[in-house]
Amino acid sequence: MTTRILCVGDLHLGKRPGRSPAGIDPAELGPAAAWKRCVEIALAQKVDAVLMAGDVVERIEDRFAAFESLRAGVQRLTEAGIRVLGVTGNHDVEALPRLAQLLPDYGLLGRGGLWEEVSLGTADPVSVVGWSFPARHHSDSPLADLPPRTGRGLRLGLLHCDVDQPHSAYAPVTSAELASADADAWLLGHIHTPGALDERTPRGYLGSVVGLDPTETGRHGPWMISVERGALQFEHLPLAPLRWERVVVDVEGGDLLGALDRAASQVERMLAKEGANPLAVGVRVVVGGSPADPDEFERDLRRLREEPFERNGDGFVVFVDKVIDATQPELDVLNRSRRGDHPGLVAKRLVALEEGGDEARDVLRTARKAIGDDIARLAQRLGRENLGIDDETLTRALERAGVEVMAKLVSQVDERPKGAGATATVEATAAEGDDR
Ligand SMILES: [Mn+2]
Repeated sequence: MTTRILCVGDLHLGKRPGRSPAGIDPAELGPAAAWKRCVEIALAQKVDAVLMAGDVVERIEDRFAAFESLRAGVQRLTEAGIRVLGVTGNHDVEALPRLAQLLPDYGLLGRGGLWEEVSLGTADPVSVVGWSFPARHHSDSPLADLPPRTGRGLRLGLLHCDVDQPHSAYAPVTSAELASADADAWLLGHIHTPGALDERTPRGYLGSVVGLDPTETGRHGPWMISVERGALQFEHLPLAPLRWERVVVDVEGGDLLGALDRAASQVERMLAKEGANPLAVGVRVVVGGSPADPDEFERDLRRLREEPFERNGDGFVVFVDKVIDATQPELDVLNRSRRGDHPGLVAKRLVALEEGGDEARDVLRTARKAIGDDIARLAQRLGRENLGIDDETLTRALERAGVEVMAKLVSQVDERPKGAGATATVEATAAEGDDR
């Protein structure tokens, strides 16, 4: 008989999706809905245990919202004879122990930063060893005190930690430590991008169960572990009720609506192939190339802010979260941004600024540092404490400057005689969705 264990990564109950399509209650798309799907698959597949790798709850204040969904899930699982075991992460270091106190069937492992091991009592013997954050920050590797195994059978490690970030305040461990630690698999929480756990490398991040913001793209959901005659198998289930994708399309001399429609089709084809069944898919669309009518394209981009683009797919809604305008007909920012030459590096930052993620924040931070003294002087001359330049204003200024710099660099690159000139030739339709 196969032993099945459902492994749940960062859930962050209490956090709400930033954006959702019209007609769908955001509560249907967030962590609580994702947890419900986990419980249902655990019951349907008659798993032996559900393991949770920490950060079940977003913040201490969210334990009220988290309580009922956790309680209901744990009760249904327990009634079906399914064990629920978990460790705390840095986010729920206070909330989870308090919830566990109210939910005696929630098996909190490794309280106070002391490793704890329990046997699942399955036909194929499996034990789970876990460690919980004793405080919000922990700068040492918990693996240093991992006790050696005592029982027979497989040993699964459950840990919330920061891999290969030596200066991290969130339980730093190295991948070498994990590889040599005394366990047959490591199921990790903390980083929301899922790892690539498999038979050969049975250790890594489970990832967030549902993408918590538009940058958490791709497949998200719990992992199903099967144990048969001492051998482990991993399957990442695409159960997230809300999915995020980033798609690159070329406007192909047409209009914005056509480009978005093609982006939606691309997403639908991909999800069908994967067998994912989200309720909604939020897409960031990077549009490159040259539109038929650039003025109309501009107007359409503005209109999109009031009239969002949505399209019904097979059981789910595709909605455009954001369009990243990489159409600079003369400069071809999008294609350039894929290259390592000087205009390419500027183009890359321009695309990042449009997108507004971590990279954009880096660019803004660098810019503020670079102009900080000048601004302070100017403010002083005007007799003001500061000039209150917000991110939006700075972004627009950087974009204008970036386009100008790029135009200059492009003219230099393109004017260079032969050889070098070849790098400036652009493959017109290289854009179709392969930029990851
Ligand atoms: Mn965490």
